[in-house]
Amino acid sequence: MMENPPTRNSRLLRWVNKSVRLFKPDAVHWCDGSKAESEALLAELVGRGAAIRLNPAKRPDSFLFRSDPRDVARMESRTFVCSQSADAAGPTNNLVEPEAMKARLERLMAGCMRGRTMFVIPFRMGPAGSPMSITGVQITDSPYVVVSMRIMAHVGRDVLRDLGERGFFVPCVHSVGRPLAPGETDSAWPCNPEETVIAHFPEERYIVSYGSGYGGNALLGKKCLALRIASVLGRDQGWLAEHMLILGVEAPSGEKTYVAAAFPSACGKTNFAMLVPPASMHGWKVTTVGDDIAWMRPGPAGELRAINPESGFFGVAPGTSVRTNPNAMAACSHGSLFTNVALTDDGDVWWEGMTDEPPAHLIDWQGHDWTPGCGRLAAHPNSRFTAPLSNCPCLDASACDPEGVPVAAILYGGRRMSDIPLVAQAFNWSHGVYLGATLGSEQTAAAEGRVGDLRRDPMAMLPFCGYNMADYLRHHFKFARRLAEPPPVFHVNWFRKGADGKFLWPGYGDNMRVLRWVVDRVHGRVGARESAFGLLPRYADFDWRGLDFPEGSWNELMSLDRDRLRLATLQHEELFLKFAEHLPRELTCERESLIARLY
Ligand code: O2Y
Ligand code: MN
Repeated sequence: MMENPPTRNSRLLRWVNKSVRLFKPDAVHWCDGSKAESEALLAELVGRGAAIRLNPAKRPDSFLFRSDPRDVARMESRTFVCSQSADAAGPTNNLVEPEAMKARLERLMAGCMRGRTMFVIPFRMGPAGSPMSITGVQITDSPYVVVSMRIMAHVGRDVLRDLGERGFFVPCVHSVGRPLAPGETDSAWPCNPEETVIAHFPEERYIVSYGSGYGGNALLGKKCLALRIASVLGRDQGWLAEHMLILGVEAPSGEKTYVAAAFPSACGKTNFAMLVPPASMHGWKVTTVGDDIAWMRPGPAGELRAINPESGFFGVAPGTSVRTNPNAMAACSHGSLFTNVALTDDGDVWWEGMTDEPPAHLIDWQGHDWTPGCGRLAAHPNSRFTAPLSNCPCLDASACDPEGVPVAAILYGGRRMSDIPLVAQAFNWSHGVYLGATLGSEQTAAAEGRVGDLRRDPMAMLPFCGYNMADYLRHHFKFARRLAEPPPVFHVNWFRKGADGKFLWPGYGDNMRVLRWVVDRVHGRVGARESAFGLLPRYADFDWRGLDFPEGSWNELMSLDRDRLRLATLQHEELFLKFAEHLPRELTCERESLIARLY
């Protein structure tokens, strides 16, 4: 038994005591989320060479971590949804029967925290006082996770106070899976890649992650709780947990329109969430509510309301620059953690794409000397910055509003070199669900799988849905019936290439032109023409101020190839066949209608 635990929540105490008995840590530390606590842990990590304090004159209060090169990303092949039945997990999740997984974990995790401190992190996902917020408690033996969770979630004494004696929380267990023998020196990034398992128990709302210390595998409030477990809670309680950014568009008149957008991983969500409109579109402004996850519910008037459950950004570093995303650069200018980026000679960080010219010398993400042209990347392609939301200069004034923000439009988008136009509006909600359900994206180097392969990623939730994907799609139809009027849905693609292999659309700030059309459609201010794919803008419908974009290029960007779209409907059928009898009938009908429009 622990002495003086800071809670009287009996379920929490029982679970923590059981964890101590099983994991056998040397010490237990209840986190209070204070700056002093984080500073002490960081000082200890620096002291033993597991972190590097960056030059305070360049990057105050910031630290660099280098992971084990075998532990650099989320591992989908090691991620499991341990439902009671195969039907409940569905055909797109890795299923292991819950009791079998628990037996495996008990074996793996017996004594797994020997020689280490077991931290107990009470955290809240979502704004203070919000009926949409959810409490989690993560047990971990990784101080890196403790200091990261303090940025990504709200950690503090108030979480336990608000939890009270009987409040609901999601228990999250995490261990790096490397117990220490007496006197054994720790490695800088302990992990156990051979045995890594990230297990979700949806019926029990319970998460166990073993063997990895990295990102989505270890910061359990993010993908594990806020998407996989939350999607199940959303199904049962009538709300949606989505892999969506949330942004606000402010018109010169001051009118504010919120948009939520789902993109598969590695499609530039953070850049889009923090978009800086071109100067020529004076008066238009974008503000950020969140860059990765949205929890959405019907509001009191039947409107769609959303919160960002996260308190920080865990953004991909490579490609982020003052040119591509000045807001992200400002967000990680201080009080931030960096993982697997390069270290400059003056104690700052660098990654590919940060500047046009690389520094003459760096220490790369693996701790080796690096010079331009040496043939190696200085930063890992999935290297990250972990930065507080509050550092973001374009943070929306209502980002922490407990009631959330009203969402007026939903966007789905993927990375598609061909076939898919820049933007199209769905005919209605049902067609919107179809566009989301059949979403596809071409794979980049940061993901598991072959570069360039088209991966169907329904609603960008394939790796993050905690239950049967087909039932999740069905839930979208049920959910919309609880809204006064479902918002318009759009499909976007910034990545189409021309015959010369070059991107047709400039992207980044110029995506504001697409957002402007979306917002004008929401408010009924602009027209569209009908096509088989959806409602399309005409050239004249766009705000072209400050961009010389010839009508010929527009026609190429917006063109539809009927034969290729017909082929796509076969791929949609292939996807739907996997869902068998769980597939919502509305989607079968939408596919038939699309085929009819194509012939
Ligand atoms: O590789 C990881 O562990 C991080 S994955 C990630 C991080 C932030 C936002 N989105 C993602 C993602 O894979 O969608
Ligand atoms: Mn994501």
